[in-house]
Amino acid sequence: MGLLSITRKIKRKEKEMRILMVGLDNSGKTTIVLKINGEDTSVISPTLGFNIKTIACQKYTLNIWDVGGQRTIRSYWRNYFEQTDGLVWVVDSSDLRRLDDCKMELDNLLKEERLSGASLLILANKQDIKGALTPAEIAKVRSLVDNLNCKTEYNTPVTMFDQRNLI
Ligand SMILES: Nc1nc2c(ncn2[C@@H]2O[C@H](COP(=O)(O)OP(=O)(O)O)[C@@H](O)[C@H]2O)c(=O)[nH]1
Ligand SMILES: [Mg+2]
Repeated sequence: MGLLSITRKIKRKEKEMRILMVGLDNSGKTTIVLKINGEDTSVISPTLGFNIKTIACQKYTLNIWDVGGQRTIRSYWRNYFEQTDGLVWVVDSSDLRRLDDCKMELDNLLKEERLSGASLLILANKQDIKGALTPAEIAKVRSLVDNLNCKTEYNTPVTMFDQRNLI
């Protein structure tokens, strides 16, 4: 499920698509992309710019843009919006302190005209950490999205260290 569900929905005819991974810094975006690509995740540095990975996923070619999420560089996210097919918003479910910040940033992102046609996956990451919010609690982020009349069809809880849940 997850990414693959998005890809199926997005463009049934087109086989190549652009996926934008965003979310607050430290939510696990780079780890997820590396895991999907079968790469080592034991040492990961904060992403200051962006990484692109082209991944073959069944009959699709996914160009995954993993963009740094630190507060100071969030204003650059807009440079990556063009032609985005799928938006993956990664939440650190254990970061209760920044949940409001997380909601606010997602709220802002979904006001973007250029993302209006993109499908959204909210990924409740770090479920393995004790005290992490459950996917149902993370879904409050989604209700905020629904208030904006944006269409969200996927809200898939994923535990990063269980790769079977990823795709
Ligand atoms: N416990 C736990 N740690 C994770 C998980 N996913 C990522 N991490 C850790 O969270 C930290 C930030 O990950 P990173 O991929 O750099 O986050 P990014 O800033 O969103 O790209 C790293 O130390 C990862 O090992 C997860 O599901 N569970
Ligand atoms: Mg990163």
